[in-house]
Amino acid sequence: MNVDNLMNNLEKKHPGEAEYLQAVREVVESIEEVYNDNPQFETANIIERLIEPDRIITFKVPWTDDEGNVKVNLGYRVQFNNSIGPYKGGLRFHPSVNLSILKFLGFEQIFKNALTTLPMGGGKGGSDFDPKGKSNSEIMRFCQSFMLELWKYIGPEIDVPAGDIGVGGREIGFLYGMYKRLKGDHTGVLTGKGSNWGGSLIRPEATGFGAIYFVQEMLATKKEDLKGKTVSLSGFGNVAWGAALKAAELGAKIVTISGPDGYIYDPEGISGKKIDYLLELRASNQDIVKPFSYVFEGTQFHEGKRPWEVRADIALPCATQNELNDEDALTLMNNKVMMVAEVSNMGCTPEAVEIFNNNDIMFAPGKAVNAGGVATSGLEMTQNSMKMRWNSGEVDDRLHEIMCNIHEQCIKYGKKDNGHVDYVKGANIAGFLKVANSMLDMGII
Ligand code: 2IT
Repeated sequence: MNVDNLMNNLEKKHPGEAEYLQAVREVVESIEEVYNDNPQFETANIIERLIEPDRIITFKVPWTDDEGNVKVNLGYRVQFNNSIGPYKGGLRFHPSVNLSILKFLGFEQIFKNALTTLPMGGGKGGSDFDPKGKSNSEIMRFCQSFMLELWKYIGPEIDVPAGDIGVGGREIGFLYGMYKRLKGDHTGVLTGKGSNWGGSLIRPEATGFGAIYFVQEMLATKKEDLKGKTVSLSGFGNVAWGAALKAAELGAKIVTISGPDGYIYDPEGISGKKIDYLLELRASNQDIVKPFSYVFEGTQFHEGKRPWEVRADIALPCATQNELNDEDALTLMNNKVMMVAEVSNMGCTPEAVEIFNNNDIMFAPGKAVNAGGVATSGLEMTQNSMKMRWNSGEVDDRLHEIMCNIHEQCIKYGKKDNGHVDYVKGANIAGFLKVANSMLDMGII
């Protein structure tokens, strides 16, 4: 394999798909050496078979708003790779959604899911529908129309969607209701379900909790822990909430949260009632964090700014892809940040990651750090097929064990001669080997 040739060809086939090309480049650069040292991969042309999705389903989603206007959005499901299990990955509802973004997310999901140790392939889907400012009934009608098309292509042994940005428990409920009505059965076809009807305990917290368990493992390699550390967070959704909850519990001080409108700085630290309030903010469907500063005295709202200008020991991007760039990385470096762990998928630009690497700032990629979300979805699938329910302690223990295991895999494949760990390389190689070897076992299909 030659990375530049491969990327040039891919760019010709998919011009302008920036996020997808970025995600593929990162992986192929990481695995180049392992790939070329093992000629069986090249013989079976594993790489070209891996970087194209198995299939992409696109459809239109007509729905009616509360004033009676008929609207049309685009719907997608990218079924990327099912070598180690059914396609698995979230649905994102956000106006920025396009094929490039869903292909990048689906591609990342293959390696992330392989790292969890559970039998799940990679997929992703969503729509350019904007939930911001929509009523409950509008969201319900949209979800019903979306599922009216998607249900033909999914199933508990085929493809198991879940939530992502803009898709939480409420949307999963509306989607599941429609699936159940169309299919006439009650199976674990979606994860992130309500805990009364098949959802796993700890799933809402899992992405954030898992990320903090991973950060604990990273700190432990330096004989450090979270106690007394300052943490800057972006985002204020489900993921940021879970991470803040666990980090605060372990003695860290969370000094920021953010939204598209700016960030909140809280010198006292965001804990207790303030963390609970994140759920209320999110439920308001407004996608802004400014109200936080009206509710809690002593907090400051910085309009239009990103939280990376605040000094902190640990920075956790928890919002969306490429939310932390080279300029932010330099600011963090000048402020002596110790560690950056991506909780959002591909939260940092490649230029930012290069700055962290060149300056010995510990950095770990989303596909390792945030894998606790999909891992707990996998645990939900297990409980559904066993017709059983584990208590929250059991789920949390399994999640913790999985995150420690992912960290070990990163060390195994990412440890450099000087003792530093390249978590990007470690995660990509570990995930790749599992999937590539499974593909070899099954022949050319
Ligand atoms: O990016 C992700 O891993 C998710 N949005 C969760 C996917 C899942 O299937 O739980």
